[in-house]
Amino acid sequence: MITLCQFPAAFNVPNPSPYCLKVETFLRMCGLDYQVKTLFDPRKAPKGKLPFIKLDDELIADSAVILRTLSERLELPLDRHLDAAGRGRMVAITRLCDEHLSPLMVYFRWLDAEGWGQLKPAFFGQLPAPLRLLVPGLVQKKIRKSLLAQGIARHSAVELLAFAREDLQALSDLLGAAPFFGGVQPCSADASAYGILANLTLCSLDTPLGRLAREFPSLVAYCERMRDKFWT
Ligand SMILES: N[C@@H](CCC(=O)N[C@@H](CS)C(=O)NCC(=O)O)C(=O)O
Repeated sequence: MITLCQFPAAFNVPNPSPYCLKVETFLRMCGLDYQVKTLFDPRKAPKGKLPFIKLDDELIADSAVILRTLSERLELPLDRHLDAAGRGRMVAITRLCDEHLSPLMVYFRWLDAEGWGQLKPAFFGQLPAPLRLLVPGLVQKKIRKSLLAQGIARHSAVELLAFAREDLQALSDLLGAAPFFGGVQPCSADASAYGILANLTLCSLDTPLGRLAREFPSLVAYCERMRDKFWT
């Protein structure tokens, strides 16, 4: 049995973390049995981040490592229809989603004033008074530090939205008229793409990045297609 340890659902999406949503979507795409353990604090996770899974008493952390490990150990057929160019495309789409578009989403939720104004009361509003005053600022400070180190938080919001537009246009062009990033059939990259795109187009948070993503009708339709196929 696979146990997926992740944050709880929020903001009209099954998971507000693109990485948690990626892994759970992958498990569903592969038809694997799993149970969910909800965690709020990632500090005790093996790599200090969520998600991680428990597979036969072994803890496996990081969405990319989880997908690779499950694919290899369980000999999953999800990507078997891809040729070498298709596998290259899958890696490029996955990296764009996981390593660029998702950090941009973090910026527009946690550091940009419009997203923070909605996220702060939703995530921290239930804490008792002294913690409610202290914790949000501490968590935001940690995220600012990590996005400064990564580089994203050194740009203006206008510059970041220009990067995001390029990412979204690239995804829209790569999808083309196909139903999935894997073509007629989905592939592992669809788990990453859905993890972040659902968190932009289907999420109830109203942010500049979410509004930008909704300007791409094919990506909105893609998210609805993925939701209907794997989440209903
Ligand atoms: N590379 C990781 C990234 C996971 C990640 O960044 N998770 C965030 C939530 S979206 C987290 O747990 N952050 C907690 C922290 O950094 O303290 C993966 O693909 O799983």
